[in-house]
Amino acid sequence: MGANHDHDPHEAAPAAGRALRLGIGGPVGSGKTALTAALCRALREEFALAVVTNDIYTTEDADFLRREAVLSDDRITAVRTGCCPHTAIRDDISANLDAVEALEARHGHLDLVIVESGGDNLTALFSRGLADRQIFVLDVAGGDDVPRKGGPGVANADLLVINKTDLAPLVGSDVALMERDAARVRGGRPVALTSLRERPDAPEVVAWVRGVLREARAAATAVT
Ligand SMILES: Nc1nc2c(ncn2[C@@H]2O[C@H](COP(=O)(O)OP(=O)(O)O)[C@@H](O)[C@H]2O)c(=O)[nH]1
Ligand SMILES: [Mg+2]
Repeated sequence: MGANHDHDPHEAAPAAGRALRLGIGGPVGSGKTALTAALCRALREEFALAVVTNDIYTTEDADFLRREAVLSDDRITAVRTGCCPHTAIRDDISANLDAVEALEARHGHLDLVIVESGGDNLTALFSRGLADRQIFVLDVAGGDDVPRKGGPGVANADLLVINKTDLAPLVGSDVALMERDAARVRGGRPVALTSLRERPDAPEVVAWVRGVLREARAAATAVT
């Protein structure tokens, strides 16, 4: 995926023998929970999955995913951060790591744990000690100048998703401009344009995650 991890103060434990941890971050309302639901629906037959959600005060995202029955209830854990969401995914990741480990202890082998961040501003990025890979989700309604403004999520996430393309004509956002600006700061890392309203199964993001999982599986096989 070509991400440069050299400057992260945390070292991720080797992924072999444990679930791959995928962080999904981005501003409030951009479509993180909708994307998490899409990934669960698409991949749950092929891979052993679980989800950790982060909210400041509530368990709303986890409740939504349970209501939608994207996975069985015991595969979805809510972490209530009680503080700025980015703290729990970047500075003190212990509550999230505990939640991931509890899911692994309960279910035995898991292939993938998705960790959805609480909605945050553009500065949020997962610690590499928590997430092996991360997706940053923007939406066109947040303004088409957001990719140009950059920030660590836009620039460094392994995959940048620009969601709600269906709304672009309604809010006057130039999607091609967003894509170009994103490409300029991302050094070749991929960008996916999605509309979870028009294509709720998010095929391009599912294909990317499937590729990451196959890579992890191949690496684990090579080690053992
Ligand atoms: N029009 C439109 N609405 C979307 C799209 N994706 C998500 N939404 C809606 O945007 C709202 C916020 O989505 P959610 O996944 O909860 O955002 P989160 O806060 O990032 O987790 C919900 O009402 C979704 O149904 C999309 O592609 N197009
Ligand atoms: Mg959410």
